[in-house]
Amino acid sequence: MQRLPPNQRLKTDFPILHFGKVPEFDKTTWDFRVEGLVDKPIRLTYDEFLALEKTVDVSDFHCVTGWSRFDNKWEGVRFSTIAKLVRPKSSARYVTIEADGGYTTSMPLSDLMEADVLFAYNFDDKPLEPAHGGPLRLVVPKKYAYKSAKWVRRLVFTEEQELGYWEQRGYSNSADPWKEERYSY
Ligand SMILES: Nc1nc2c(c(=O)[nH]1)N[C@H]1C(S)=C(S)[C@@H](COP(=O)(O)O)O[C@H]1N2
Ligand SMILES: [Mo]
Repeated sequence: MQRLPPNQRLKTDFPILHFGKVPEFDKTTWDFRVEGLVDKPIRLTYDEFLALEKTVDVSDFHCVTGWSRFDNKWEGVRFSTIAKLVRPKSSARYVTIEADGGYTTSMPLSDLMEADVLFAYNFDDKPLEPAHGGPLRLVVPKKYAYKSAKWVRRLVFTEEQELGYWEQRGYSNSADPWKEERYSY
């Protein structure tokens, strides 16, 4: 099976792509909140987040602008581990992910429950660089990378899907690189 999705080019460096500035990280004020349709909303400090059960996952990364990068080694906490803590209500079907600086994206809860979806704080055995989303980014290998929000601070479980930053601007909401779902029209 072809490993590179249709019309992608392989990169060996790691481009940096985002709008706005890289946010300042202050460990004393940083928090991670999970709210909305959950039985047990949580607010974790940075140290509390690092104490959660962790995992390593090596995956490929596909940007909708046409580059892909193979074998990225991420370490962090699976989305499913967070879900277990907060206990989504049966009405929760989507999750909006909010980042420092105003970036948002959203996905069906079922897509986020996949074993390769994690909130990463290490990359290649080193702390994730701020430019690549440190201290914490979402990684969703099976979607174009605009679903992999950098600088994540808050999750909101919802019944209806709220469109994210790029999804409101014409990019595909499903964002499957293998089906080449780049645009919403
Ligand atoms: N907060 C935030 N996250 C973001 C973006 C952004 O603009 N802001 N851009 C997305 C896009 S389009 C891509 S391709 C990847 C790029 O990640 P990288 O800079 O680590 O390569 O981040 C995604 N996450
Ligand atoms: Mo991208």
